[in-house]
Amino acid sequence: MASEDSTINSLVERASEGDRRSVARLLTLVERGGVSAEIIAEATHPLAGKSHVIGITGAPGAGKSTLTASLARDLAESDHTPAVLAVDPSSPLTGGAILGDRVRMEEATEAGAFIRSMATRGHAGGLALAVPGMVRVFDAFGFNPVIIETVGVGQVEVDVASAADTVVVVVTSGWGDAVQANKAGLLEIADLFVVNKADRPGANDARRDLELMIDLSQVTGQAVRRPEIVMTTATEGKGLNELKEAVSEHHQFLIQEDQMPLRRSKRWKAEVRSRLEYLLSEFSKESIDNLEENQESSPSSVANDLAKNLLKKDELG
Ligand SMILES: Nc1nc2c(ncn2[C@@H]2O[C@H](COP(=O)(O)OP(=O)(O)O)[C@@H](O)[C@H]2O)c(=O)[nH]1
Ligand SMILES: [Mg+2]
Repeated sequence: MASEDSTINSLVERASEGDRRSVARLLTLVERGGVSAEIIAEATHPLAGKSHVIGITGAPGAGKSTLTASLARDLAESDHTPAVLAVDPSSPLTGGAILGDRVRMEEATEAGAFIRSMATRGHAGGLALAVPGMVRVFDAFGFNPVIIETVGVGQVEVDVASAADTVVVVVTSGWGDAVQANKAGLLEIADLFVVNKADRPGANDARRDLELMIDLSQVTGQAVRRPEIVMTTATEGKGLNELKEAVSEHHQFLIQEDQMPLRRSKRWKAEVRSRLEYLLSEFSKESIDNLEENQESSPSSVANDLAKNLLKKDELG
């Protein structure tokens, strides 16, 4: 453990001096989870909290990677040091991408952005633990903003929303049919909407549908701030400036309305909850594996006893 500590300490030190390879190694350790991830969380927590965290989510193929890469490049070229965390099985760095997308990500990297992909599976404790931990690493070492790109599918989308200050939901024409069931969910997480592929027919209808949905939600008082709608053609860079402005305006809104502390505290609590749920599920697994198989007691009485035992524990692990 001591050597693990000192390795991490020196990585943290070098990362603070701007060494990107050390940042990359820290990210890998956090992604893997376990003890190292915990040590890194301890070390980076006091350093973090300055970066604007932007979540970009939406259906597969909506154009998230194209938008993210262009945005990251643009920011890097205008004196920012953006980082991208692509939580997307089909993102350019994890394969399956067409050449144009890969080139865009490479251009963003050359401009100075730090781009990192992660798989959606295989993290101890799930994405809900790995993503905030990795964002914290970026934040701690001066990357700002931190952009999380993620496929909008149920829980992943919600997890990412809880990790971001500004959530951008990307839709294309026909979105209303595809996500019929989850319109309320989209509205709940979206701070702003992008209608991408504005070069295609139906984009204006998509915008109108969104406006309508937002109008309705405003009547019922669900939304706090009316989410802006930006039209983009990501492949041509059209609407990118408007998107950058809308994101920055939302950030300003959070600061001016003193909403940042609230978002951060929600995020902090969400992470505490994920961690607690992880610990509890590990404990359950272990306890259940160790049960005698005679089935003499009722399941609920056994569960109650196990829970009582857990509450008496003073060591975790
Ligand atoms: N016509 C058109 N195609 C686009 C636009 N934006 C992205 N695409 C294409 O849509 C496909 C999916 O884009 P990608 O960024 O990988 O989507 P993601 O799955 O949401 O990350 C790619 O072939 C892009 O080149 C756009 O504004 N117009
Ligand atoms: Mg993608």
